[in-house]
Amino acid sequence: MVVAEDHRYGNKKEVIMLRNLFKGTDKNQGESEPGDKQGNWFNRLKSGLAKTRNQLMSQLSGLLRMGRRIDEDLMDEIEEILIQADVGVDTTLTLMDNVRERVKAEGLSDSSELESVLKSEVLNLLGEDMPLQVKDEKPYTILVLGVNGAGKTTTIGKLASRFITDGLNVLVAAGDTFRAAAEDQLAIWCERAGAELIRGGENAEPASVVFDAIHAAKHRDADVLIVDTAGRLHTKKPLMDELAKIGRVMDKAHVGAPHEVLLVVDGTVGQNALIQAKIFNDAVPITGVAVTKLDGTAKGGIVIAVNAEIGAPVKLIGIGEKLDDLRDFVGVDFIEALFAAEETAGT
Ligand SMILES: Nc1nc2c(ncn2[C@@H]2O[C@H](COP(=O)(O)OP(=O)(O)OP(=O)(O)O)[C@@H](O)[C@H]2O)c(=O)[nH]1
Ligand SMILES: [Mg+2]
Repeated sequence: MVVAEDHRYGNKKEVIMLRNLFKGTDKNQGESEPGDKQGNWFNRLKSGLAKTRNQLMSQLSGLLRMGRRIDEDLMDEIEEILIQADVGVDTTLTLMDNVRERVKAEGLSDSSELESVLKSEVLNLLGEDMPLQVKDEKPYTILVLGVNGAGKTTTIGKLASRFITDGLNVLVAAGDTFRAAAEDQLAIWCERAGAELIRGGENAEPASVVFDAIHAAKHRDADVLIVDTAGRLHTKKPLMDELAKIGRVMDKAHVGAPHEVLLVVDGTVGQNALIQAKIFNDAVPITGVAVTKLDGTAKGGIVIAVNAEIGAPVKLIGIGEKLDDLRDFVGVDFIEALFAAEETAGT
């Protein structure tokens, strides 16, 4: 779904971008790490999102919960806060247009009534939850893409572990042949998870490693094949060409593959993640996004923009480096964690 064409907003978009450009700094950069590491997943999600929430809510709650009159000034202020939390200009403008329509249709006048409208419109943008599920196809193939350091290998390790816990037979292909250490890192994760690794060695051609891995997966009757890829290449060949080739080779070795093209983006890079996503999407159409490192970033607003701007849902989120720090994305939980009331000290 394309959310907003630039021309729809014309000058307004430019004004907002300029205003934000000159506002500049991330106020929460120096904050301490969130505390609750032991709680259940929702509490961990909530603490993971603490920096983003503080960025958003410390300002939003002032506006929404103080009973201000709903007028254009208020709407503009909300817009600016959302943009600063990396929700992005286009997505924010679309979101606020929808909020304005609701305000009008429901005859709302007090800002305290806006929070629930805002939440439900954010949920609308996120779309339906689309967890990453292994479908009937065998082997079910998952191609994992992303720039270097985004968290691909870590995410693959966590995913493999989850599938194996679910009783599936998992094979992993070391399609990142950029450096020997990449294979070794993947091998450690595979050993931890109990998955077999198909490797071609340093400087092997990634597409041929993947081709062999599909045949190995068929031969071993594997349920799932997860393909790791490089975020950069040792050859002069552009990365996107190589990834497109891997996609084609997969389809050749097993018609319909890859069944899932999972783009891993680093949540700490904010809006840049969307620019990356669009480039990858041109090489191999993305079917789902994993946003990592949502712990420790104030830029978690990016999650709201992903589906709206790329047309592929966020399927997974990572909030830490441990095995169970990757979970299915659940829109309602994300919004509740994001809009949760500020914790008092000690909770
Ligand atoms: N805090 C935190 N760190 C993470 C998360 N996911 C990954 N990381 C860390 O991010 C760093 C990079 O992760 P990798 O999995 O190696 O990234 P990659 O995309 O495979 O990188 P290349 O192989 O260089 O392309 C590692 O130190 C991971 O531990 C997360 O959800 N939270
Ligand atoms: Mg890697």
